[in-house]
Amino acid sequence: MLKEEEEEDEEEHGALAEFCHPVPWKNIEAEGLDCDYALLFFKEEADRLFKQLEEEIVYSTGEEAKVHVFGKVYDIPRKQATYGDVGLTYTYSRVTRLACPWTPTLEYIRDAVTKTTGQTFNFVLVNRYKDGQDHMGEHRDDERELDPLCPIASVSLGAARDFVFRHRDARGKQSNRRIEPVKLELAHGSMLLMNPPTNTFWYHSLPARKKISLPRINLTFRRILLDRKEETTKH
Ligand SMILES: O=C(O)CCC(=O)C(=O)O
Repeated sequence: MLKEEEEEDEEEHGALAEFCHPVPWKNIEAEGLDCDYALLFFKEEADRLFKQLEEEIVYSTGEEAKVHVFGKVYDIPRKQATYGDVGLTYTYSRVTRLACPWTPTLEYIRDAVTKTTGQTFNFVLVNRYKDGQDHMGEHRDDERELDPLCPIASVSLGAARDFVFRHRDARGKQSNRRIEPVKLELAHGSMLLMNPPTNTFWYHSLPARKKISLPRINLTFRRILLDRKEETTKH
């Protein structure tokens, strides 16, 4: 093989091919919803990343593991952790969480997402669901501190789980619009890109699925606006 060919081969099958995803992108669209879905990691690599995260991630306890709903305080029905660039904080459900420094595995996955999407991220919210009883209620990721132009990249490892989008006008008894929910299954090693303006118009949830006995880890990579942070800390 010629040297140039070797270099080309190295590019295709070595460093650059490292993050190629085995299935093509699937675009999911509805009124105000724009998502892309792909498998980012083959099973063997996804298994390895899951194991490494199990060793590396330290989940929140105490106040940070609670949620406030209509004046009452509940335990979050899953475990959560926040990692990212030094000093970043993220306020979610009225609790401000400080980002722990990136771990090697989170950095590796973040770089894979950046290489695949061309987007950069400075923060990741980690959710661990011990089994199908653990879940996440319907919400939007519409916090003021998030860069509204940056997609949220959601990487799933472990048990496949259903994921449901519901349009904001199709919620509640008073809703007079019939807009069908959008339902997906998030596979082991997959990435779901929620592009703007999805999080303005659609709520999403990860419903409980009692028959699922295996754990799952989800990583949502986000870009927090640094200027906005400075503005909010000044007041
Ligand atoms: O675990 C999931 O797939 C859902 C995560 C999620 O909704 C979030 O982090 O906002």
